[in-house]
Amino acid sequence: MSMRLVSLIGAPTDVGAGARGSSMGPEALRVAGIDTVLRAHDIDVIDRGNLAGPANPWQAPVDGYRHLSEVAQWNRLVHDAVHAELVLQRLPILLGGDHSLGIGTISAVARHCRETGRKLRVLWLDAHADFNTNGHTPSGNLHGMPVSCLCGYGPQELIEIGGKVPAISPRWIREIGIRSVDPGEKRLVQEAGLEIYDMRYIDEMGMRHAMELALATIDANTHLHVSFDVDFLDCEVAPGVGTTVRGGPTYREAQLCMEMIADTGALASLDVMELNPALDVRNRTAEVAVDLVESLFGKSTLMRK
Ligand code: 4U7
Ligand code: MN
Ligand code: MN
Ligand code: MN
Repeated sequence: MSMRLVSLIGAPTDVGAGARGSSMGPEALRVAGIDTVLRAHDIDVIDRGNLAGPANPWQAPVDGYRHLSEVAQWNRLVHDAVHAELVLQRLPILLGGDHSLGIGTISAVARHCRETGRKLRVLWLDAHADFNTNGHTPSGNLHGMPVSCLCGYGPQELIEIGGKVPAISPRWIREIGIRSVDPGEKRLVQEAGLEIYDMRYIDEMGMRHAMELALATIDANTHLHVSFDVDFLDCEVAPGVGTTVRGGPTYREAQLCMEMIADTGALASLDVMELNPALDVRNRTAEVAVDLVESLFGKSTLMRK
């Protein structure tokens, strides 16, 4: 196998969130050793440093969106940085930052897939569906709307960032670990036909079966993007997030999820989002996130065939 090339891109912002602090996520992931851990797996890692976007003006929502223009500016920066790495045939890891930035990464990935004729699959690991619109959001926070924006439901300045509206089809998305969906959002995900493996499904059928189905349509021509919202994890394991929801995957279930993704060999871009060091305990959540990233890049206990 040729040497894998990875680029780390920091996006230190919380403009899309309702709690301050995910702006410190990139540095906490670096402190937890994300680069060293990847290098130990024979990966060529370049840390591109942090993008520099607008500050958080800490304003109330307008028309159901908080900080729309700042969120759009950050996402344009993220789009350009991620697309540039893909053109260089490097695997970009976006160090978030709040989850609204998934619009920038995934619109860049979708654009790259159009340019190279590859099939796209997006795994959205999250406690939340992130499919609100300004008419449905209870908060106005754009980190609750990236998936709907990518599917073409959202404000012009966010849906057109990758040059095509919609950037992706709902059929390309698999959401895993979901356990908090707002009342209006429930109807939207149903109408869009999102494939969701919620916690009840995982309880009843097991993480293994959920992941087998979620990964079933990946083939040799597939670009697999993983958008990992750290609040996917149970909050006992990962307290350092702004929007905790009880009843998430255990450490071991999350690790199995990552190992099964690694086994596909299709991972081609990654977001690590919503880590909030201001709410963490001695950087424990950052360390857990880095452990899981290591599994995503092929850490396994024994030799695997
Ligand atoms: B995250 C929420 F109301 N649905 O829209 C909203 F529960 O990126 C939470 O998944 C969104 O962390 C959480 O504000 C966004 C809320
Ligand atoms: Mn979430
Ligand atoms: Mn999210
Ligand atoms: Mn969150």
